[in-house]
Amino acid sequence: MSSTELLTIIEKDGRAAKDKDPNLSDAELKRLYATMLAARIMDERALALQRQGRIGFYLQALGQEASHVGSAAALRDSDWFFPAYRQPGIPILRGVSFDDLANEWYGNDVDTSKGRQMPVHYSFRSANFVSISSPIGTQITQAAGAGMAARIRGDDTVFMTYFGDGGTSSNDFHSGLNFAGVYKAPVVFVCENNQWAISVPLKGQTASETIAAKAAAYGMPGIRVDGNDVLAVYRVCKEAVERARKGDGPTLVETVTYRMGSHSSSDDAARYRDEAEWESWKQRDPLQRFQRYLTKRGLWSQDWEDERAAAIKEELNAAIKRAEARPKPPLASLFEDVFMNPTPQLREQQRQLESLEGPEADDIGEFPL
Ligand SMILES: Cc1ncc(C[n+]2csc(CCOP(=O)(O)OP(=O)(O)O)c2C)c(N)n1
Ligand SMILES: [Mg+2]
Repeated sequence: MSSTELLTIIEKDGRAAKDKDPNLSDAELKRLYATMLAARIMDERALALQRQGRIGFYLQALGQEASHVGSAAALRDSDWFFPAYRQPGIPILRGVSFDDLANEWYGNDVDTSKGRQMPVHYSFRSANFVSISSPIGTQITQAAGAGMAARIRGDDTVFMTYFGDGGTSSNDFHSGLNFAGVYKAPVVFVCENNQWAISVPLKGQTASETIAAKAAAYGMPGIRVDGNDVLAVYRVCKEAVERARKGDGPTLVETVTYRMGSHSSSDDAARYRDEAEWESWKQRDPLQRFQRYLTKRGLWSQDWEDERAAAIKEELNAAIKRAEARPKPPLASLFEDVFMNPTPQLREQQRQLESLEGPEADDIGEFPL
């Protein structure tokens, strides 16, 4: 493994490369596959909700399921995530319900972010899943700081942070990796290199031969792995997590994958992307790749998949129905959580808002600020 070679484990015929299989139990393998399947089904359904005008915005992770589910599975439940916005399988893997996920899309009264975040910018305390930020790269320095704090406290928690190829051009990438390298912070930096940052291709992002190669400048290992091979991602991340837990410092892992969908529901990749490139990545679909391995081990059948998919859809549709039926957060909640003692101006604004009634009160845009 190195910063320029690409580690793969699952071969074309579904066999694992000699001596590289991480030898996960049958139950764990099926759990990983079921999580990837759930993430894919949820993504497809949520984009449809956006197209129907029922939620405002969505970001798909289509094609990147192995990259984030494989890496996340290498952590203990007590470890922490500082995610980007394209890892929906992580909360699912950590047992977050479809209700909690759908409540966030709708920003309803039981949304953990109280309707103040963009859809898909989750925050789940129960899963040690830190609030997703829209500004690219900010989670990288947050993870480095959390890792440094854990080391000072002397606990053995490991922190995993995610960002895209575009994220490596942010100031936070340099600051985060530099601090983590110097202070040997227990952090695994996972760069999901999906070849695009909205409409900017990788070659417009960096002149480095690889992203993993950048690790050398920060004094940490940089490893490049096939991001559509869940076992390869798991193996590399497991080693990085163990190194971090032992006090040997951070690792930069580059998962080489592809954004199969558009950047977001507001984008149309067909305007700037070559169909042939998309086709060639379609052949490398991470779920199909894993299916071939599971089939060889007698763990996958079409019937099992159909049964799982039907159960996921039923559970998800019921959660969406419940989320959609819930009210918005109360207007008064706009004034909570920032000041312990709100300023007189804020109190006055709240009084004015509360004096409005009916549809006028629902339309914040009309409020005379
Ligand atoms: C600081 C900052 N600059 C620009 C943006 C607008 N923006 C949102 S996503 C994105 C591209 C990110 O690409 P990448 O890091 O490769 O992640 P991907 O979307 O491919 O997963 C940009 C430029 C932003 N959110 N924050
Ligand atoms: Mg990208």
